[in-house]
Amino acid sequence: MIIKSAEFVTSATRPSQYPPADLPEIAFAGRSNVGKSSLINTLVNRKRLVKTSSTPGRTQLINFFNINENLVFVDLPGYGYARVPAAVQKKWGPMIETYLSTRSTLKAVVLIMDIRRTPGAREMDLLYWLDYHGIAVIRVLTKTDKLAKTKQAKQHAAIAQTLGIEKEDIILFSAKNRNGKDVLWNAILSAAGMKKKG
Ligand SMILES: Nc1nc2c(ncn2[C@@H]2O[C@H](COP(=O)(O)OP(=O)(O)O)[C@@H](O)[C@H]2O)c(=O)[nH]1
Ligand SMILES: [Mg+2]
Repeated sequence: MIIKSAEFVTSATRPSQYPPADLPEIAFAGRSNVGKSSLINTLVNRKRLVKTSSTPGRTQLINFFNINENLVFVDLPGYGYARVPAAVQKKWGPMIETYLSTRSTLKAVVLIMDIRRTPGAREMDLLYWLDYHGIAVIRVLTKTDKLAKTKQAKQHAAIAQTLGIEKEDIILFSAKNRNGKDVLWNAILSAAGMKKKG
């Protein structure tokens, strides 16, 4: 994927603040500190289009980015970070649910999980909710560089089983060595109804 431009558009907490819905949109979701910002930066070949977190979980805004003037990436606030006040965590659900259930141009949600961790209730609930609302999901296991190949394969299989899906339906990724970048781009372009490369 050739990135000609990648620009921050705006932050929002409610629909009146969203930018116009005129381009296919891909949203990124995951637990705080899972590597969501790093994954987006890797996809668009930028070091810090999206800030990586030294203080995870503080950003509770929906951030919109314009990619190549023909696609929008949406960085959803991470969930489940213990140090975020309960009142802030409580707002996460409605804010995200409103975005996901009302955004007409949303094509898919990239759900990012850590390959070292078994998906928990938050991931299972979100997957169930997305399925119920008929929203396409691209499942990604990131930080694969942290595990040796054999352990990677073991976790890949175990997580697929937990999610009740085939291994082939999960993309392995690393922001460190960029493994999985092309595969993920193809899944995104396909979900967005855009031309696939190659
Ligand atoms: N080794 C490794 N570290 C990563 C990877 N992705 C993110 N990280 C690190 O994990 C931490 C959280 O990353 P960040 O992208 O800010 O996570 P976010 O809170 O989900 O946006 C940072 O210290 C990153 O450098 C990866 O693929 N491999
Ligand atoms: Mg982040």
